[in-house]
Amino acid sequence: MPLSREIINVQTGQAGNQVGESFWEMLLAEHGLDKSGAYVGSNPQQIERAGVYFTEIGSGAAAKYVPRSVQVDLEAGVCNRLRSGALGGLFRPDTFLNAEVGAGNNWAKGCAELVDSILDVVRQQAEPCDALQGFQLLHSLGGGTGAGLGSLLLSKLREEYPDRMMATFSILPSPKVSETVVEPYNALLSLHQLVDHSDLTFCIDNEALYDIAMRTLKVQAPSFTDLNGIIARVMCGVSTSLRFPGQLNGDLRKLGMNLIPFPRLHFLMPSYAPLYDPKAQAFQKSSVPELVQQMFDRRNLLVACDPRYGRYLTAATIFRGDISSNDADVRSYLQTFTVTLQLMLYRP
Ligand SMILES: Nc1nc2c(ncn2[C@@H]2O[C@H](COP(=O)(O)OP(=O)(O)OP(=O)(O)O)[C@@H](O)[C@H]2O)c(=O)[nH]1
Ligand SMILES: [Mg+2]
Repeated sequence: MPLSREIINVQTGQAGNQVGESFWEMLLAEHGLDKSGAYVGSNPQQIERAGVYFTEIGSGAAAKYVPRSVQVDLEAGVCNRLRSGALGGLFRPDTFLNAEVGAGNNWAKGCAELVDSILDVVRQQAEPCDALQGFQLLHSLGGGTGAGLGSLLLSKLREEYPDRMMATFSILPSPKVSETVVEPYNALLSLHQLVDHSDLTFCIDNEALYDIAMRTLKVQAPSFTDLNGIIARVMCGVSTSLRFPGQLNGDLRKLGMNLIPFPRLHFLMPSYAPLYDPKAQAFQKSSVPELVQQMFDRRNLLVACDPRYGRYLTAATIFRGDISSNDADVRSYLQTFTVTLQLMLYRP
């Protein structure tokens, strides 16, 4: 396997772990791996850069790909569900870290005693890496664990790995999805930390996800599974250039370099196209101009805001699948879709 620059995934809290499960499931499919991490695909390019997110154990036909990931929660339930679910056998058992009681939406609960053991596990994952490019944190900003402990972890990781990239997929709360009154406060406290300790934050807003699921995908009462399915597609989309052979934005640092003009201004809004009701799929035809038009439509944005009131600073568009370009054949094993990452400035 050629040299891949490794990423360590850290997923914290209920949202982090549930979104993580959807993400890993889709990642497996894209790299031609089955649920136990064995390669069952046929295209060598599928597996060429699997080392970015997976550690290869063994070799030849017996090779197994293990996620380079740490699963953290302050309550046992979510981690237990992940362990006993479809992907239970995929993760290294000693990368699950959980306390029993939960943070109960308390941002400051933090749980300092767990932090050291988490950092130990992260170190174990980081040591065998050839050229670690950085970390990605999956968490919600509205709860206690993902937001509070997540922020604490971010600052500790920053201290220990000051020259590695720190990316976060941060889920913003919405009263349409959950109505706990402290969520906006938790989100604000977390954002304050993200400004300093993250290099790239992919903002994912439950409000926008809910609207996409209801209005566009025509799901009657969207569940977390529906929302997480959309998030997984977007996460796989924005990491396409990190995981498959290509020319542009080949690692997190290059992606950041191209998109972030000022270090603190790193809150990116992803959008996704095409989005449609599964029943209408047969009637759907996507051309490049249509996809571009949709990508910049606010209904396709994963953050509930209106771009007409903002100014674009930078945008990156990522096209995948059977889209005419020089290497279309190479990419045709990827599901066809496009994502953009946009950085906007809003006028007060
Ligand atoms: N999209 C999505 N959002 C989720 C999911 N689970 C929880 N959330 C959102 O996350 C916020 C609550 O945070 P949680 O992740 O449940 O909390 P936690 O990090 O486990 O922290 P505590 O339970 O308070 O210790 C709310 O805004 C929920 O709407 C999920 O699976 N998907
Ligand atoms: Mg929880």
